[in-house]
Amino acid sequence: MNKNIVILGMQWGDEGKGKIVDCLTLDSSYVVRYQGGHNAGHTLVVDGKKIILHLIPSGILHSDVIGVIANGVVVSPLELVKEINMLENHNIFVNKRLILSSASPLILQYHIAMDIAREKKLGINALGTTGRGIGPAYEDKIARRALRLGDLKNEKKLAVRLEKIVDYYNHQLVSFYKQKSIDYKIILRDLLPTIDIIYDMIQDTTFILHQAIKENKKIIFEGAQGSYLDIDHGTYPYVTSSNSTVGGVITGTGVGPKNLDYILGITKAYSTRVGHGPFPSELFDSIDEHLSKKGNEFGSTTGRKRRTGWLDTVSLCRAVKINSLSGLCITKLDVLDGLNEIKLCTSYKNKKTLDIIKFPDVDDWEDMVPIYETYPGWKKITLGVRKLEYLPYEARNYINRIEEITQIPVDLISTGPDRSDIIFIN
Ligand code: 2SA
Ligand code: MG
Repeated sequence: MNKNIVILGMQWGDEGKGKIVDCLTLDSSYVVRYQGGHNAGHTLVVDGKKIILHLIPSGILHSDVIGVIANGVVVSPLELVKEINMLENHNIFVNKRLILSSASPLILQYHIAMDIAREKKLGINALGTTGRGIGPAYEDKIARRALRLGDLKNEKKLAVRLEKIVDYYNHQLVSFYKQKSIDYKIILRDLLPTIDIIYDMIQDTTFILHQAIKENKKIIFEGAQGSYLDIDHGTYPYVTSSNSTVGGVITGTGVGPKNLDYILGITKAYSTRVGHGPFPSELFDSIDEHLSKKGNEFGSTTGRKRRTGWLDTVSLCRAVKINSLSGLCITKLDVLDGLNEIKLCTSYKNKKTLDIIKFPDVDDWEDMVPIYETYPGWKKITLGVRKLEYLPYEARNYINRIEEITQIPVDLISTGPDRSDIIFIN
C-alpha cells in the first residue's frame, strides 16, 4: 500500500479503525493520533488478548513503531500515564517510542467536571458526551487560555496559571452549575508525578514528522471518532469538538496535504451511533438486537449501548467527498451473517415535504426518512474469511453495490476482530 496513509471513520465512530491501523502498521515507522482525546476507544485483539486504547495510537503494539500524539489531540496526563501502565502490564513498553506534542492542550479535572455539569443541566437535551472533558478542553484551546503539555515543563509558571484557570472555572461551576468548587492544589498534586514520567516525551512533533518525511519513513495517521462527529461537517450540535475529517490531520499535525498519499475511509457494513443526535437509518426491531449482540455494540470507553441501523450510503457518499477518499475499508461484515435480507439506505425523503433529498441541510436531519434497496442475505459464515473469492456471492454483491454507489474501491474487508481476519483486495 501507499506510503503515508490516513485512516479515518466514515460514520459516527467505532468503525473499527484501531484494528485496521494495527493491520496496516507492519511496515510503518510512525503512527500518529491527530485529534480527539481519551474519548476514543480503539479495541484490538492480538493473539486472543483484548486491548482497548483511548489515547495512545494503536500502532504502538508493534515494537518497532513510534507513536505520536500530535498537537491536535487534547491530552489528560493522568489518563495517559494510566494507559502507559496498562500497556506495561501487557509487556508493551512505550519508553522512547511515544512522543507527545508540546502544543497539545491539557484535559484536567475541571474540564471533566464542566463536561458532566453541562450534560446534567441540559437534561433530556444532553448531547450524550463521553464525559471526558473533551468539549471544555477544546474550548480553552480556541479561547487561547489552555494549558498545554509544554507548560508542564515549568512547574512554577504552571502553578500560577493553573490557579487562575481553576478560579475561572470555579465561578461557573459553583454559581451557575451549583457544583462543588475545585482546589487547584489538588490538581497540581496529582499532576506533578505524571510530569516525571512524560517529561522527556514532550517534543516538537511537527519537526519530528517533517524529519520522518524527509527520511522517506512511512507514517500512519490514526483518526478517532468519525466524519459525522466532526465539529464542522457532522450532525451539529451532536458532534465532538474536533475535526475528525481529513482536515484535522493537517491542522492537528502540521503535515501538509501533499504528504498524505492515501486516505482510507473505514465504514462498518451497517451503522452505529453512540450518544444522541440524528440517525436516519436507525433500527428499533429484532435486527437491532442481532447487530448489537453479534457486533458487541457497546461503547468501549463508556460501555453505553450503541444505536444500530442499516448502512447509509447518502452520508457515506458525502464523507467520501469531504475526506478526498482514496479507498474504503468495510468492517464487521461477519455481523451481517445469518440475516434473511440486508438493506442499504440509498436516499432520504423529507417526511414533512415528501421531497427526495440529496443531502439534508443542517436543520433538516431530524425529518429524514430512509429509502432502501433490499438485498438477499447469506447463511454462510464470513467470520475469519481471508480471500474475496471465499465470501458468499450475496456478500460480494453487497460490496459491489457499495462500490458502485460511492464510486470508490473497497480495498479492504474486515471479517472479524482478530488482526488476521482481513481481506486485502487492492
Ligand atoms: P465528546 O465526549 O464530547 O467527544 O462527545 C460528543 C459526541 O461524540 C461522540 N463520541 C463517540 N462516538 C463513538 N465512539 C466514541 N468513542 C468511544 C468508543 C465511545 C464510548 O469507542 O466506543 O465508549 O461511549 C466517541 N467519542 C465521542 C459521543 O457519543 C457524543 O455523541
Ligand atoms: Mg471506538
